Amino acid sequence: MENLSLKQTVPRAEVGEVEGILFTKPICSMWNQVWKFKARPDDLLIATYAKAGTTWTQEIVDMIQQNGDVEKCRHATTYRRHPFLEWSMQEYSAVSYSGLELAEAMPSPRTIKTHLPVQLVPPCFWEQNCKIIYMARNAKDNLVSSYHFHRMNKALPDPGTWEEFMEKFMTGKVLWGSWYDHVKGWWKAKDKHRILYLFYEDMKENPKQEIQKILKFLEKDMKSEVLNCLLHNTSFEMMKENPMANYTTEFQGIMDHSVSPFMRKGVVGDWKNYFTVAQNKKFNGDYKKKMADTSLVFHMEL
Ligand code: PPS
Repeated sequence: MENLSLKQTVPRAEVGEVEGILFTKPICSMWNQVWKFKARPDDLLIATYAKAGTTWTQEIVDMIQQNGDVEKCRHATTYRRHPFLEWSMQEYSAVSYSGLELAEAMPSPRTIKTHLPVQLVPPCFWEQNCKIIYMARNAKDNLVSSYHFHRMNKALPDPGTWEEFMEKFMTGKVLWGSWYDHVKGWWKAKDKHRILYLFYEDMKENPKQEIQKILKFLEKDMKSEVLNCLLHNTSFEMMKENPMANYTTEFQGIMDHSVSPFMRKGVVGDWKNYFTVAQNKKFNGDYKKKMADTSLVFHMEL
């Protein structure tokens, strides 16, 4: 397959809306097809709010599915191994492989990535009773990570200043919509569907324990030495150096890792380096209101 890179300088993505949720224009144009996506019963969906630890979860899942075979996991980039359901760059790249195209061409069993809020997940996933792993990350670190990703990724709109981006995040005027609605929506859905709801902070604190939850959910067993190998290969340090997982192999001209690397810091609590005391106060007040109607609790530090 050809490389997903651009030959010329790319303009920043424009945005549109689907059901009141902000998406890039190419996603909006493809929306009808995304909504009609034909899920298969053995599809596994990895769902996250963008920058919550998707790639990490994907690597862990792939390592499990490949029974810890590192070479097999390195046969292709994350983007190729796990189609990104709603993603499309048709207006940006002469060669565009949308998530839909990659997914449709893929033999079963497929693992598919999405950032969709729960209400926009194509109905077929529910009809087929597909298993879903949802990974959530605390709002402050998620915001910081997203801000840096917008800076380095031209397929996304310009984030503006840190202050401006924080405001957009708080009002939900960001791609894939409100973080608050996203994590709460999926939290509710887990009581009705086959959803394993995980937290980035738990995964950082006790990866072995969290990976065991995934193993159980996927009905897989793993010998202790294979699990240790998985833990090693899915660490931030290893993934940062892995060209099949760190997004340096594709999207050249779109992602500029010299502005901010995709594998940036991989920690809990980096928000403290960005939030001023005043911003933190304002954010906390707003957070309390928006999260008053949920039992969800996040750890902002370890
Ligand atoms: S995307 O573009 O939405 O798919 O991005 P996503 O993969 O969800 O999030 C990227 C952030 O996850 C961090 N990351 C990791 N953290 C810990 N351990 C591992 N192995 C790992 N792999 C990726 C990555 O560094 C981004 O977070 P920040 O805070 O920006 O470093």
